[in-house]
Amino acid sequence: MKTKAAVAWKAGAPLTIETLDLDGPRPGEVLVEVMATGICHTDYYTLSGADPEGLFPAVLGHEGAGIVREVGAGVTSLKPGDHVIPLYTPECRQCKFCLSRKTNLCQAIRTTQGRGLMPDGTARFSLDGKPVLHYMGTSTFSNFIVAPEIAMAKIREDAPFDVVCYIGCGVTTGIGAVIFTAKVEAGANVAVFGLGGIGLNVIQGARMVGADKIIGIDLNPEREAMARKFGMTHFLNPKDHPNIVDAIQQLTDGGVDYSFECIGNTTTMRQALECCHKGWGQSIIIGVAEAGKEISTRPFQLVTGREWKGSAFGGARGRTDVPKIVDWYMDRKINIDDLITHRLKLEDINKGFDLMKAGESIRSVVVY
Ligand code: NAD
Ligand code: DAO
Ligand code: ZN
Repeated sequence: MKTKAAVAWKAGAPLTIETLDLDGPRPGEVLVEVMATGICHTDYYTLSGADPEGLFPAVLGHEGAGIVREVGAGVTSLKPGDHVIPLYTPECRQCKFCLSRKTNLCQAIRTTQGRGLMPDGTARFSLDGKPVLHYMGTSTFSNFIVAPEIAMAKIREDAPFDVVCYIGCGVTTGIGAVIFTAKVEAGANVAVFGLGGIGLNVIQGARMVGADKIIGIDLNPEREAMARKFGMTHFLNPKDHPNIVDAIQQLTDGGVDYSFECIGNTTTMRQALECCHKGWGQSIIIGVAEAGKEISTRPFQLVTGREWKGSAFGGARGRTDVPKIVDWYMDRKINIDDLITHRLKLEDINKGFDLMKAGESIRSVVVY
């Protein structure tokens, strides 16, 4: 069949809209009509060329929602008509990683996914007979995609695609880091570095679990109002507080119980660790730093009880946890509507990247 898709031909070049050939689902795979997709910072990271694992030409996009249209042989958990969110972190429930119960990083299809291919080692997209690669196993900048059954979360049918697509990455990454990775408890003090599409979801996760002080840190003063709406209690702009660690420790009688780095900057990663309370404070790295960057601190920071952790996709097990997060949205326990600042057609997708770079959008969503 044919599908309309935005193709990334090379690093740094705008996406172009193409009509691609798409092969149907093979055993264990499903064909999905993508109804909406968010544009995330990570798509830009790959498009910019900063991602060492970035491959071209490829169909980017990893924050989608859609409808199953066809299933391949052996597919048992999905049928045509099911509503789904594609998962860049699959959940096979059989590999060593899934069975460990210690991580959400299912490795069942990791090798081929990292090479831009389906599990049988081939691409389903092509143009003029030449393969076009998949991205993160999802490629939601295409109107139709083929992906493995284990990389689809089945969701309720009354959830709006142009909102819940954001649960495919940003919402789950932020809220999940609070709930699944850090397991923040009621009454804890929290610092959130970076108040973008991820950090604002960390803030609403912290409010949801009953955190006490929720301190937001951002260079952009325009992020303050939105962050307060989502539960931030104190705002610090590093331009006004050159010693940000000291400012946070003063606000919290010695440091926060949990901090979250949602920027991808190794300097703020160090600050996020060092603003944690002596003896027990935990710092969670969510931001993805540029290739080749390294983090540092004085080891005594760890000796004296601070902990450094990381979180991918919020520690969520996609097929199990994503449908629950959709329920939280439908039950009005979380707010996604106000984070979606722009809706665009696929033809205008490059404008979505421009809005992101200018700091004007929280989330732009392409509606097919
Ligand atoms: P974003 O660009 O929307 O937000 C980043 C925010 O940080 C902006 O508000 C910006 O003003 C602020 N900022 C930049 N430099 C700063 C500094 N030095 N001090 C204080 N504030 C600063 O980005 P996002 O979509 O929220 O993504 C944040 C990071 O999370 C990215 O690195 C992204 O790749 C990563 N990410 C990680 C995962 C994961 O699973 N770990 C998933 C998705 C995204
Ligand atoms: O299992 O090695 C692996 C890959 C896990 C991928 C997790 C990606 C999370 C960070 C990238 C941001 C995604 C939008
Ligand atoms: Zn697995």
